[in-house]
Amino acid sequence: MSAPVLSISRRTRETPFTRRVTEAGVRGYTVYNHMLLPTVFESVEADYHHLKRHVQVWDVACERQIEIRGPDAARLMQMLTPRDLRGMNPGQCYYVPIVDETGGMLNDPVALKFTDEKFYISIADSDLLFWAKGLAYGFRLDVDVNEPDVAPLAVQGPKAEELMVRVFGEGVRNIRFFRFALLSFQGREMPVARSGYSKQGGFEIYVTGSDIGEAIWDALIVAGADLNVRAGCPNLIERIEGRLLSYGNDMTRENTPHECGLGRFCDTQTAIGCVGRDALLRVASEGPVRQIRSFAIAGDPVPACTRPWPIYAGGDRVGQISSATWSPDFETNVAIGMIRMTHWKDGTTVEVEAPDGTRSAQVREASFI
Ligand code: THG
Repeated sequence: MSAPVLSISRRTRETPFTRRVTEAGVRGYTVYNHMLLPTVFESVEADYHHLKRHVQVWDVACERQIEIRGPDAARLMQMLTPRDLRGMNPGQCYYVPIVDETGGMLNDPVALKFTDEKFYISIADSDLLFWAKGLAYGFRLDVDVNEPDVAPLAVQGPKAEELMVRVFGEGVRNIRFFRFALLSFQGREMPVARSGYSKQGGFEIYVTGSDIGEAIWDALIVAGADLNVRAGCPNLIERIEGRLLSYGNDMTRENTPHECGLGRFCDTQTAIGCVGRDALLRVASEGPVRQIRSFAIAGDPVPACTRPWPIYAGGDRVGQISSATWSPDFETNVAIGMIRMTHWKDGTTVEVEAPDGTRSAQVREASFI
């Protein structure tokens, strides 16, 4: 029996880099924001080892940008998130939980501030554009809300800075974590941030204009030949080790930011205007009764986690695993899940009902990295 394939059509949007990704030998895709997102090149394990040692170029164009522009831009931004944005300066990136009127998570994007009147929201996999447009229209805000022709390209791994300097110049070195600068490639300015969906360090180029996508890709691949640069993609193993959350997998609209461990990105008291503020003030006063944790799951490599796996303790259901995989470096299965407060303490032993049988697992308060 052969594995199912993903049928590709116009709705599974290509990116400015898709031709290069194909030429590089991509072996698997997922769909994210209705767009192709590579998941594997050589093998997930080979890609993982390479990411931790060298440098990779990732087509993450599916991290679509919502551009908010106009006199009410800052007001709309604050309506979307319980993180207080008053201290956010131009050139800063903020990881911002986005919540609805019940305090439920709608997305967990990175926001970029250009000026008081211009922001990008670099979204995870949900149609946040429609929520932002609905709020702007419903509240008669003086803003433009659109998806510009901007395609993020990530450069990740321990040699990322060296590679980026060769293509974008020494200015790259001055960019601090979660800051961006406008740097030029072939005379075109675009935001370059020190950020990315790995714990190995690196940058994200917000490639401005699809027409220049292949030229930037090629420049990085040529300049990095002696650095062993390769095409890569967000790596399942590395992101679970680092507990980087995946919207739709590890959290949904059913969860508050506090349950997701994103309480440190909430300033609900002072985030005046956030549509979820009242709801979050109510739940935050009690504190969450379940929360995201990392887990080490015993036994042989687990199968793919395509649906939540129940967690039991003493016969009671106390949570669920939402992402899991074998970690070659930690020589155990690593996982992300949500667990009730009665069992969320570091080191607690629980049972996970994986598709191939019940396994013992240990709760970890910290991530693996
Ligand atoms: N980069 C950009 N856009 C994105 C992602 C990204 N959009 C979709 C998705 N990823 C959004 N989700 C995340 C999740 C985690 C992080 C960023 C985006 C992240 N977290 C760091 C951490 O948890 O260690 C640091 C957060 C902080 O300290 O502020 O980077 O990856 N452009």
